[in-house]
Parts: sequence; structure tokens; C-alpha cells
Amino acid sequence: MHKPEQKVYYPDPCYRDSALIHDYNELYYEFEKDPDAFWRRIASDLLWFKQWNNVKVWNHPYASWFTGAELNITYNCLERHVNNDRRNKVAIFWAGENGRERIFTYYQLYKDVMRMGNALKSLGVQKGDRVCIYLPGIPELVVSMLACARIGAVHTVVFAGYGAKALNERITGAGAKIVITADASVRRGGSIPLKPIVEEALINAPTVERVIILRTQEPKVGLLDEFELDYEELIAQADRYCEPVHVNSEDPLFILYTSGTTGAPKGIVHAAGGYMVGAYYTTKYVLTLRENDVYWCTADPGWITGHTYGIYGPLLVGGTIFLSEYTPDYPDAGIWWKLIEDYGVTIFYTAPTAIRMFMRMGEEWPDKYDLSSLRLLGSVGEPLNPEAFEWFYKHIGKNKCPILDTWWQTETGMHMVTTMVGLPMKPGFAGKPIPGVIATVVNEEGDPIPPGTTGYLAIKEPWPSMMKAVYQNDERYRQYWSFGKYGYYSSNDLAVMDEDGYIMLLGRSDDIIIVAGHNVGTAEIESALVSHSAVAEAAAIGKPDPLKGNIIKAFVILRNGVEPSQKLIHDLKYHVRIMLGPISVPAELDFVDSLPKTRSGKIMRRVLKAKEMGMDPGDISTLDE
Ligand code: 6R9
Repeated sequence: MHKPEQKVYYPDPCYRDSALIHDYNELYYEFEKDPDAFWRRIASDLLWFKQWNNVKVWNHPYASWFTGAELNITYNCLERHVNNDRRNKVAIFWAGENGRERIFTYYQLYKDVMRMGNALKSLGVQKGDRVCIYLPGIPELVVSMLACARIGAVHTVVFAGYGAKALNERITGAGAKIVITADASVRRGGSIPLKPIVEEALINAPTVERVIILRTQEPKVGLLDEFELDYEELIAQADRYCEPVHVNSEDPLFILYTSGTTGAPKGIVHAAGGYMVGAYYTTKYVLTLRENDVYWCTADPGWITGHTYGIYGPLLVGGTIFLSEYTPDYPDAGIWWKLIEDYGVTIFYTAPTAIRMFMRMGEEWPDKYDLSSLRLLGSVGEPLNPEAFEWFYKHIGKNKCPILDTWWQTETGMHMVTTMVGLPMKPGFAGKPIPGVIATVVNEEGDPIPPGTTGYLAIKEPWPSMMKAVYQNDERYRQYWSFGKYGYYSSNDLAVMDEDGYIMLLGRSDDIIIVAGHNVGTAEIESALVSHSAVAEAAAIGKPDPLKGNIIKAFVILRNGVEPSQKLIHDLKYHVRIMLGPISVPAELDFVDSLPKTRSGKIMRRVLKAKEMGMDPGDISTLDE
């Protein structure tokens, strides 16, 4: 079997222009020497109303961070800047379809958050109450989230675009008292009504007392007396100053439902203090967000990436966020590159699904725009296959921007594994555990395995932004920390580590395909397929077979202009055989126009599998339309 040689990219020395680039080894050493002192140093950059007693108390599987401390995350996102040099700095550039633009300085954001906080209080929202936010990616979403945090209420953000059933489950699951929504969301030149979805979702949602509606359309939609309130009016009537509630470090900040690629979504609870420190630390040290950056995280705020790196992390470090409602292909496939040129975006953080889509449309699009402001690129959500890495590196980063392929989860709250800026980059490998994280690849028992062997990505010790709980499901929480004989945290991802300690993710262990007794990760097969010049995207599943146990079935989206044929099927199988060996060759291969994905862009292999076998796909609430 002949595997192509592993390429290594050495970062262009211009990355050092940033004073915020830290030496990986130095930082790791600092952490290893004294983990608590490390986190104490990081946490001390932030403002606390009351100091902690202990940095960490670890009672497997429960961890408490910054015990006894009191804080408010919005005080750190807002006052810490407003009372200092960043008062008039742009916090948010927002670009809406058709050239609409809104700009918020830190001071303006601060004022809106306080009014919204007071508005919620006037409706009886108290510390600990849950508020469901069902809004598209507009500034009001940021304001609403921060307003909840301001008064100690727990937000649960739901992707605008999830259907009524999914919304109802999240509202009732979290027991939300208030729902904040809009009449409609804008998408591809049209508007999608949200209110009817909310109305349907509120049938059998007894905890909801009021709905706050942002009315953007003319004529204005009617409101149901008493029950439905106008967002703008509410804010206009609210008092100006809203005291930041002192919450305990261990109090919940938000609940967020997981993406549900391999099962029903779970309500992940994050606690205020630890989450704040994790988001701050990684935004500063991993994303290296600094004073003059214009930072664009393309993730919807309804996904953990949108929470940590779309909103909280960048605001904690006082950065400038670029936020947009533009989909990547409307009005044309150049729109995102145009936005980067127009706003001088310096850090661009997106997902492999978007990168593969851009590859499919061709480099003519980015080539039309000046992307020279970019200095750093990032990817999250799925394995970034080498083909996509190289395209991103060459056509967007112009062979000079480092790429951060960041592995982490809703549950981890922050980055865990990546190739920090300055380290050599290996396409296909996410990288190493960041300083502060003790992760490794182990066998089923939890024991170390030799480099190059497939195993499970496990985390040995807690980290600050580790989930506090699975909402009202302690048993499910405990399962996470029950991997192997040492009770490690299991990410449920298959992985392999090389001699240098770089980790490659091979797909979810629930998606693993066992062919003739061999474990094959879905990502390996998909990446091999995508490395063929005819293929834009691919998904692989295991299909039960009386002889082999399972066979591999692949679904392939071809690049623009490529015609499907029997010969191409043959070529693709041969291509996989050459790259991975005979075991990994798909026995069946279908050409398709699209793949079932979550709203955050992850392929839902279990949906493909269920369809293939004529079975019920289970919970599909997170499936994109
Ligand atoms: C942040 C986020 C988590 C799962 C995770 C893994 C996959 C995320 C990845 C990646 C390979 C990466 N995943 N980043 N796989 N390389 N850089 O995505 O959270 O929606 O909870 O999903 O996504 O399978 O376990 P979440």
C-alpha cells in the first residue's frame, strides 16, 4: 500500500508580526509546572467581584472552577473596555444583505445590553431563569445573550431555522420563561417568517410567559395582547443603567443543545467562571485576537462556535467582531471575499463544509478580491481534509496565513487540539493539545497506543470551560467521564497520533465502520475521495452485509462540470485503494447533489444510513433544510 507522503507547511515568518503569538513550548511548560498557577495567571487578567478560594476542585467526574468567586461575564465584555481605552472602539460591524450595515461601539453595545437587561427584569426574569433566544445572526442576538448574562439569567440559543418541533423541545427542555425572536429572518434576498414557527412551538410549552418580538418587516406583524411584546418598545421604555448581577463562578451561564450528528441533542450547561476563563484564554492565545484585528467567525451564534468565538471570546479580549447575515453564495459566490476586502478582515474562522463549497465554485471567485488584509485562517466542525487545507492555504491565505484547524466540542466549550500559530502545520492533522489540556489517543481500555495506531481521543484532566452538566441528566454527564479503566473524558472521536504528537481526527466513533474485522474511520475514506480531482464532497457509511459484517458505501458530490459515469466510479474506487488499501474501498458508490447536514455544516451520516436501510432516522431536528 502506498500512502502519499505527509506534507508539512512551515509558517511564513510574517506571522510573528503579532505581539500576541506565544511560544507553544514555553506555555506548555508553564502549565505543566503548575496547572493551577497557570490558570490563576490567565484568570487574573479578568475582573472578579470576589476572588476564588480554589482555582479548581476535582472530584471525578465533577469539577468546580474558581470556587467561591463572583463575577459577571458582561462586566468583562463591556465595562472592562468601556471604562478604559476601548470605549469608542468598534465592537461589532454587522453587514446585512443588500448592503445594509450597522456598527456598534463598545459603549453602544453596553448601553443596549443594559436596557435589554432591565427590560427582561421588568418582565419578571430573575437570576437562574431560562430565556430562549431564537434570532438570526443580527446584533439583537448578541444584545439578548449579553442581557441575560447581565442579570444572571440562563440563555439557550436556538438556530433560527430549526423547525417548530426542535424549538419546542429546546424551550420545554430548558423550561424557558421568555422567548426572544423576530418576525422573520433574511436569507438569500428573501425573508423567512419566524413568528409562525414560534407560535407552533409554543403549543404545549407551559413555562413560557412572554414572547419578545423584533419586528423588522413592513407592515408590522400584529402582536397578541399581553403575551407578545415589541422588542424596540420594550427597550425604549427600559431604564438605562442595569447593575451586573454578581453570579457565582459555578452558576450556569447558558444551555446549548449539541449538534446531534450521532444521536438526540443534549442540553450542555456551561458555568459562568470557568467558561469565561476558557473563552478568554483561547481567544487570546490560540486565535491571537489583538487590538487592530477585524475578526470574522462565520459560525451562526446558535452553535457553540458562535457562542465562544463569535461572541464571548472576542468581546472578552476587546476585539472587533465582524458579523454578517450573508450566506456564502448569495448574491454570488464572491460575496464573502468581497466582505473580507471591504472590512479588511484579518482573521477568518470558518468550517470545512464552507471551504469545500468554495473549492467547488472555483478560485476565480476569491481571485477577484483583495484578501491581503488576512493574517490568520481557522477551521472548525469537521476534519479539514488535506485537499481543503491546501486550497484554503493557497487561494485564501496566499501561502502566508497560518491555518488553525481547531478540534473541540460543545461540551469542551473551548479549543482543545490545534496547531498553534508558529508551529509547523501538517494538513490532515488538527495538531496538539493546547497548553492547559491533557489529551491523548488511547485504546478501548484507556491505555496508550503506539503512534500511527487508530484509537480514541480521550482527555485526562478537567479544563476550565468543561461543561458543568448535561441539563437535568446527570447519568448522561457521568458517561462522558467513564472512558476505559481510568475514567477519562471521552470525546467519542476516533483519532491517531503521529511521532510528533500531532493528532488526526478520523470521525465519530459512533460512525465507525467495521469491515472484515477492521476499524475504518469515516473521515479517512471521505478525505481520500475528496483528494480526487473530480470530487467536491463525500460521505461514507457502513452498510450491513451478510458476508463481511459491513461494507462501505460512499456518497459523492462531484465538482462543477464533472459528469458522473461508471468509469468514474471505477476510478474513484481505485483511487481509494491506492491511498488507503483494499479494506477501505467503498463497495458501493452513489453520486448525489447534496448531503444531509446539520445547520452547523456537519454531515449527518446516521441519516444517510437510516435511509439506506429503510429505517427511521431518529431525531432529525438539527438537519438543515
Ligand atoms: C466545535 C464543534 C463536536 C464534534 C467533535 C468532532 C467534530 C469539531 C473538528 C472536528 C475534526 C476538527 N469536530 N472540530 N473533527 N476536526 N477540527 O464543532 O462542536 O458541534 O459539539 O461538535 O465535531 O467530531 O466531537 P460540536
